[in-house]
Amino acid sequence: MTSDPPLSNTVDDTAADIATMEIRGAATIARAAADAIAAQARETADETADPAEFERTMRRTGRRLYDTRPTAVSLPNALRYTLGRMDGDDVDTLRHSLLEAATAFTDRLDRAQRDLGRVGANRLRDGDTVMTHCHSTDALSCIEHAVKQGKDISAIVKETRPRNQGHITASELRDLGVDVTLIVDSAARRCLDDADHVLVGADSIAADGGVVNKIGTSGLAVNARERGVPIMVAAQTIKLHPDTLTGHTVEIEMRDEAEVIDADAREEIGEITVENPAFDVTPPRYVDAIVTESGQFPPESIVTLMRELFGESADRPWEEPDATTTDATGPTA
Ligand code: RUB
Repeated sequence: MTSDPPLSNTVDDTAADIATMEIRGAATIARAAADAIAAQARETADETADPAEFERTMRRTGRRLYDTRPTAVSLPNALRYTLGRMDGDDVDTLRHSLLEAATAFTDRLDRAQRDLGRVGANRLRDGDTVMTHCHSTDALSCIEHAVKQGKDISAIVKETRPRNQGHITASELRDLGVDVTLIVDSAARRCLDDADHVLVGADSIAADGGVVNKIGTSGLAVNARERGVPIMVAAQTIKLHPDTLTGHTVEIEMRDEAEVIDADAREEIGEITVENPAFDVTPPRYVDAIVTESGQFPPESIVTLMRELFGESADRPWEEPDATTTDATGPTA
């Protein structure tokens, strides 16, 4: 057994920030993971001349990041992209391959978000009102591009309990000059009569077109369908979950009950169970379009794009080559 050196502070900080949601949102998590891989590659190359040790350390870095939050597939897809391109017979070449991959990956993120924003913007008309849930940079890109096209867009922003990511959305939409009405989550059905679109992001999209996003998305989608309001999901292709091609389900993160209720209130109520699922699954029949950088897709056809991008199954380049295959999935989808 080798005594592995500690990982870089950047990796430890990034992993802690993802777990505590200082870094949050699927695309932002993916970018942070790629940056942490690059930081560790630089540091490890300064510390060892042994290519096997370098590769081991990088796989360990991948596992450290992978273990932070389970639902957003953008995280493992960032690791797949970067660690999957680790190549070389010496440390310098290995380091170079990872730095190149990390840069290419973050460039792709920027491009994908911009391109899908243009596609999503085309679905919005001048004068439209969009209802949002949580905070999604992919969804906001659609509104940003619609505004750039000269369209007057208003937004009804759900606050998104328990973490109130709707406040971030409200603030960013104000920066774009969009009129914002903030509502509590339970006002959504009533306010849907004033909305022309529901626009949300995604943490993962399953092979059957099911959309995994912030808790409350599925209820919103069911209500929107009942009210005849179209539901658009803005999701760059790193949100496609390749494990679902082989029948795996997407693990739904359960978060601390302290996000839902404080200790005093809980004590006062008495013996209760508190549950805090962070995400839910919207069945494809409630989704009108998934907007990606490759165009818009009905949810049922997203599997074709998934196969094109990932083949029939997904690699796990953060695992040791001789490790037995583990199943990263759990309850749901
Ligand atoms: C964030 C969330 C967002 C998606 C998409 O959840 O559900 O809708 O991650 O975001 P959390 P983006 O706040 O728990 O991370 O479009 O920015 O990738």
